Formats: sequence, C-alpha cells, structure tokens
Amino acid sequence: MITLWGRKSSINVQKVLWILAELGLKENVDFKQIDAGLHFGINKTPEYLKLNPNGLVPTLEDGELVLWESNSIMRYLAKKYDSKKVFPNDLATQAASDKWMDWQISTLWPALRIPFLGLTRIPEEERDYVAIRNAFQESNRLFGIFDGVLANQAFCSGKQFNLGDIVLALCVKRWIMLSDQYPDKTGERAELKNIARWYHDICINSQLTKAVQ
Ligand SMILES: N[C@@H](CCC(=O)N[C@@H](CS)C(=O)NCC(=O)O)C(=O)O
Repeated sequence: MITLWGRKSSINVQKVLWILAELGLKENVDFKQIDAGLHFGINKTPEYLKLNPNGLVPTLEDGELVLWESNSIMRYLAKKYDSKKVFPNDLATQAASDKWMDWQISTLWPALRIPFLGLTRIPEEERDYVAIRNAFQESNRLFGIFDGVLANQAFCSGKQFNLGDIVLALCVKRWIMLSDQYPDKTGERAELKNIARWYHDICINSQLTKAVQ
C-alpha cells in the first residue's frame, strides 16, 4: 500500500502525484492520497510529526518505508517502480536530471516562492511588492539559463522526458500563472521560446494535466 500525505495544491505534493501518474500507480487500488497541510491541518499533529518531524508535506508511506523530501520521494518511486522504463536510467542522463532537480529546489524555487507565496498566501496589506517584483525578475533570469539549454535538446537531461522536467514544469506553471494573474505586481515575464515549446510539449504528451489540477 502506498499512501501519500499532502494537499493537492502543494508544488511538492504535485511532483509526487505526477510521477505516480507517469508510473501508472496513481489509479492503482493500492494507492491513497490524504489531504494534509494548510486548511486541512493534520501535518502538525503528533501522529504526523512521527512520520515527518518537519511537519511539512509531502510524506510517502510505501509499506514499512516512510519518506519525506519531494525530490527524494520521486527518485525512490522511479527506482522502485519504473519497470516499463518510462524514464531514462543510464547514469549520465540520471545525473543531468538530478542536477536540475537540485537546482530547482536550491536555486529556482527560493526565488520563485517569494512572488508565489507573496501573491497567493500573504494578505495584501502585508505584501512587500518590491521584493516580489525583484524575485520574479530573478526567476526570469534563472529560467533564461534553462531556456538556453533547451535550445539544444528536447528535455532537461537530453532527448527523453525525465524527473527534472517534472519539477521544472511545475515551477513554469506557477511562473506563468503569477505573471498572467498579477502582471502589474511581477513585471514582465521573460519571453523564452524554448521553454514555451518544451512546456507545450509536456502539457500535451505527459500526465501533467491528468495528475495535477
Ligand atoms: N523540501 C521539502 C519542502 C516541503 C514543503 O515546504 N512543503 C510545503 C508545501 S509546498 C508545506 O508543507 N507547507 C505547509 C503546509 O502546507 O501546511 C520537499 O521538497 O518536500
């Protein structure tokens, strides 16, 4: 039995929902998802803190195994359940994808989360609009780095869709949403044609729209 704890609106929960869908596990009878976090609560209860002492989502239970950190959960699921070779598994390609996963969590998301949390969670009177705009513009610069890579290859690690593409596409989804919904607060979204082509392809050919609302 696989149990995923976490609300479906969380970027980190969405990473796991999406990879479960790619691996054909999401509709499996042995899979269940339990909403937790924000208004759902649960994540600060003593029972949950025993599973994940950070009090954050997602947490995955697979039989006896309890795992937290979204990117680690993704790697675990791909290693254990990718019998059909949905994702490339040669070492160099995996390392390239890992690099982008680390970059997403350590570099891109810390910039993008400032406008994301600022505009979607923080009450209007408490928002720091200068910080929001600066961080959005920094996100433009960072996405420019990825766009340059996509000028020469189809996906983050080469020819084939990979785990790194999942985590980056979920950031792109938020980057587009923020600049479409709050254009006067974010400033312009950089026009990055390689990312646009890559994201369009992913929207059509992956489980993104089925897995993530
Ligand atoms: N590095 C962790 C970060 C987890 C995290 O920050 N989760 C957020 C949601 S995206 C959370 O639990 N926030 C509290 C809440 O939803 O109540 C991961 O990648 O899993």
